[in-house]
Amino acid sequence: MTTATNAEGITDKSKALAQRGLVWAGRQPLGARVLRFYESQGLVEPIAPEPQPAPEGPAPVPDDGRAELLQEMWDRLLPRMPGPSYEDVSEVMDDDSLPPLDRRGVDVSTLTDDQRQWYDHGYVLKERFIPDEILDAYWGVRSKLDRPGGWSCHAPYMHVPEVLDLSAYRPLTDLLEELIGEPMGVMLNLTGIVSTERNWHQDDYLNYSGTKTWYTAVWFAVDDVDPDSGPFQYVPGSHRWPALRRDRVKMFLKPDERDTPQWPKFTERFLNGLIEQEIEARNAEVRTFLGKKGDVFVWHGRLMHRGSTPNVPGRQRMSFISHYTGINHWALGPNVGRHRDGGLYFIQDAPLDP
Ligand SMILES: O=C(O)CCC(=O)C(=O)O
Ligand SMILES: [Fe+2]
Repeated sequence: MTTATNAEGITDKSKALAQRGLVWAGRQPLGARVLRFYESQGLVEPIAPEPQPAPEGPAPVPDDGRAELLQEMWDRLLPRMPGPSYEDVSEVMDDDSLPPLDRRGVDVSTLTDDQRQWYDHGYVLKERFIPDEILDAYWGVRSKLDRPGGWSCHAPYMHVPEVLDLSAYRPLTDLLEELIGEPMGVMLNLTGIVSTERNWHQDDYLNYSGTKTWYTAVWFAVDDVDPDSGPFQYVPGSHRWPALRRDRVKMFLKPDERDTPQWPKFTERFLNGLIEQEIEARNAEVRTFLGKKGDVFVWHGRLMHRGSTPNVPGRQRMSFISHYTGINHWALGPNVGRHRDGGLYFIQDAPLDP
């Protein structure tokens, strides 16, 4: 791909592009105007106009150097642009792409109690759901690991049977299927025993764009959770807020931050403030999950949540977290294994501790 790199070339091309794309953009604020232009050029996924179906993915950018040029123009403008608004980095997802309970027109009279709770609030809390022997077997292995952050591997379930027994516990995976509407496979474990201190976010935007909230995560209380350890917090009902989108959020990161493994952490710089404003503007409630041993908290891929800051730094938090994707919504296809009790897991080639 060739790109004019001298300042004059860029100016000429910028003008031509501006004539083609910016003219219609009207009197919107600069950030929104430029972003609409990038949508029209296919560099970020367009917000699905309701009620039409969302496009499958971004419109292809012709391979004539335009994508690179546009990106370069954006990167030059970025330091002078105001930060994004919530609308700039989110979209109202189209109904057809969503799990059944997230669509309009659900007949709530047909729902089970758990489905109704999920539909209304975006989470399900089950007390004393996991048998002690499964938790104790997990802790027997995990406690031998002298690392507060746990295994650095994101898929220890591929290597440690006790992690898979817990993640794929059949009554739990059955519940997830009941909530989402297709079999769910585990694809990520967080085995730290301290808070992640990851500030407000939804999980969906951290994943492949075709996930479209065919996604759940589960917080297991391996033992009673100490209130000073930085417990999990969430905003009931926020699963109905517009969905943060990865490609849009990433546009507002500095170029050298976008393709690093820590990119989600960098997005906190603006997302946290935007989400706090949204919580305030909607007069939404923030709740804390203080689990007792065996409790599980299942949350929606669009539920706003965070690992709160511990009152006592480094205080042990007895958590285990697993994330699940619908078997038809995984970027690499339905390459799944089956636990002996029937729970599914995505087969991944991730060494236990590199
Ligand atoms: O530390 C926590 O409890 C939050 C973890 C989290 O955000 C996640 O697993 O998606
Ligand atoms: Fe999360």
